[in-house]
Amino acid sequence: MLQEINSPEDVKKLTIEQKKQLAQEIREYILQIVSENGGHLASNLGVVELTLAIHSVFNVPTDKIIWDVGHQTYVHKIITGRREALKTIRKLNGLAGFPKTNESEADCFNTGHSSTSISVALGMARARDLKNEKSNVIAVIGDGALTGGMAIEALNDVGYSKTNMTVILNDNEMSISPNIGGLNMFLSKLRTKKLYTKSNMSVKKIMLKIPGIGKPIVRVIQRVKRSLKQLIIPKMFFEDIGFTYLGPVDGHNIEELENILKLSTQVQGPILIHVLTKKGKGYEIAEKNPDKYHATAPFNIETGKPKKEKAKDYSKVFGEKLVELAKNNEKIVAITASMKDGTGLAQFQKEFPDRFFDIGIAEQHAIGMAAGMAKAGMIPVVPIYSSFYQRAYDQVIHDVAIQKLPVIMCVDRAGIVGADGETHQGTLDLAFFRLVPNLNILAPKDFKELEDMLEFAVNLKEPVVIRYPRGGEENYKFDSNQKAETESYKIDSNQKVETESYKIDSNQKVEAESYKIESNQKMETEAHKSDLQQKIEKGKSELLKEGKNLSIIAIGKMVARAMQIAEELKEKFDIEVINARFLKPLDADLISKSINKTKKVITIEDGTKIGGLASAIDELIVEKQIENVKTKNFAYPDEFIKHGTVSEIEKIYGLDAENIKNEIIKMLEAK
Ligand SMILES: Cc1ncc(C[n+]2csc(CCOP(=O)(O)OP(=O)(O)O)c2C)c(N)n1
Repeated sequence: MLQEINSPEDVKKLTIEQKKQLAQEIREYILQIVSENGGHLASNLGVVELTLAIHSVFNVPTDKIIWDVGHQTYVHKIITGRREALKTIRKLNGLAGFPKTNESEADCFNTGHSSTSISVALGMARARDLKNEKSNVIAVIGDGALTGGMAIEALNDVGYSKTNMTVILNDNEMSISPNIGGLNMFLSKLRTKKLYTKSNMSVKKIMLKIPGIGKPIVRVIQRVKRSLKQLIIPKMFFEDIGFTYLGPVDGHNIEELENILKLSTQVQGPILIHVLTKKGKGYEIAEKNPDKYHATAPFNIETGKPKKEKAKDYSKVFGEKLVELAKNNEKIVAITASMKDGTGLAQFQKEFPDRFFDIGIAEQHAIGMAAGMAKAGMIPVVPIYSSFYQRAYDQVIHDVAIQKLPVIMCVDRAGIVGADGETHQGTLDLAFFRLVPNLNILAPKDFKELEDMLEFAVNLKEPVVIRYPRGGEENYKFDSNQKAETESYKIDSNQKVETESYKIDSNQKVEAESYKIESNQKMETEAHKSDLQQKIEKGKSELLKEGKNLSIIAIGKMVARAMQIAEELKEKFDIEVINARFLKPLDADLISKSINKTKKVITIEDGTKIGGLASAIDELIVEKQIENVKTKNFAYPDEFIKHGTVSEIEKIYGLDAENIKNEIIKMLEAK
């Protein structure tokens, strides 16, 4: 039957029995595709009947369906003419994993981040009314997404507005992990209420909202009833803030879903339809582990096992190191905005349940609360994905940075994340954090450096941002004893480098062209007793390889690429490689000395060119009035970057090693 479905009209023609059959086929189809491409599985399996019912009752594109987060739109895509294209989902040039207005007119608004749908729906409904148009506007939002501040702000406005629009609350009791919070407790009371069916619905109550029915009489009766109901029926909360509450309804019963949706079109004012669904419905392995199959890599359908074993990644290294640090420091607390597993905090929660806080999909609140805890003497560590940190920007500025509070903001999934595409790429964080005074902004070149940076951050007592990418280390292996060694710049393993300003010891002087090092003498830095340049010191970069022809300044994962390129070109050119370590405070001394020496500099970062490392170095050259410098910046341009694998995207934007190498050759061979 699925082969016959090319538009919502084809669904509308089917009988309920046929729709049940179609639901089964859709589940199998989605399972097949996600097991091959990876993607969001459990949420999509949970909304098959709901999506069929929505498209049976409403008419897109006239009616507007705004899918919150948008990760659950695979069924919607299948029904709205993208059945075959779904096979390309999340692949380069294929369908996106989220709604995209440029993909289909059935997608009326782009989403990807949580909790936006009710605001957007209200906006569309108000515009419709101002333009005297007729259409239904529906926000479909999960119970997880409902924990986000923006959703609550919108509920507050919608309820009061009396605008005609519908919120469908898709309640599966799960965010990615089990949902949390007071609202969830409230919803769980509603869940236990008798399910809505066509035969038991409270007709009188609904009739109140239907225009033309004897309002005054019913209103008096209702007032009395309301005050009584208030005591016993918790659903009154939604009613009290201005919604007509319908439900709860079985989200896997197409017939009842269609009934309640049709009924909702008769009601005046804002409506909230409470739909109960099961995440992973129909695929037992996902039903049992909905969190694991929320978003998944390609897997074997029979066993549920991933096709490729997951290698160690930065999130895991972060989580393990944090547990280690927390064992010795009771002040360390961890906060997650509903991303415990993704950010590597599962072990922390097990070991320190009292010091672990899942606060819902509420990044603003996460940082605000962290600021409060920091002010009260704790050391909050808050790992949030780069693109979701955008949500908490004012809290970072207003609550943390202005007061210089020691909140450790760990920016996971920084840089290109791949298949999730433009709403999830973490290319802006270096730039937007760099604008904020008082922040220390660091990015590690490998796992070990992330551990060192975390340790540094815990001891610093200042706001710190540490950003690291999705996945694992680059292929390049840093020699742990690696440091710049050249004829003029030798360090033996007993020596310590005084990083402050490369001062000279009177007994023994080694002078590089522009660097001065002290030898045979242990030096202590203010923050740390450091072992050569391996340990992190505030505002100090790491000189990995000395050279004369070109300075490469790289940050984060791109440092490995820089070293690899410098080594591959070593027969031809003598290239200096600096691991910036800090975007802020930038190691202006060492970097400007290097540029002064080579007069040629390239920067490499996995972030946007505007505002990040590229800007920082270009500004430094101007500030220090270093003349006759040739520069080239490898970074992402001023655009939103679509989905594809990380290496495909790096290639498209010229950030792959091959291209950078060729550009360096051109630069250095140019007359
Ligand atoms: C601002 C923001 N933070 C975090 C996420 C990551 N995220 C994607 S889906 C999801 C859970 C959504 O739960 P719910 O709304 O209940 O939908 P379900 O998947 O259960 O259907 C989270 C936390 C996000 N998309 N946006």
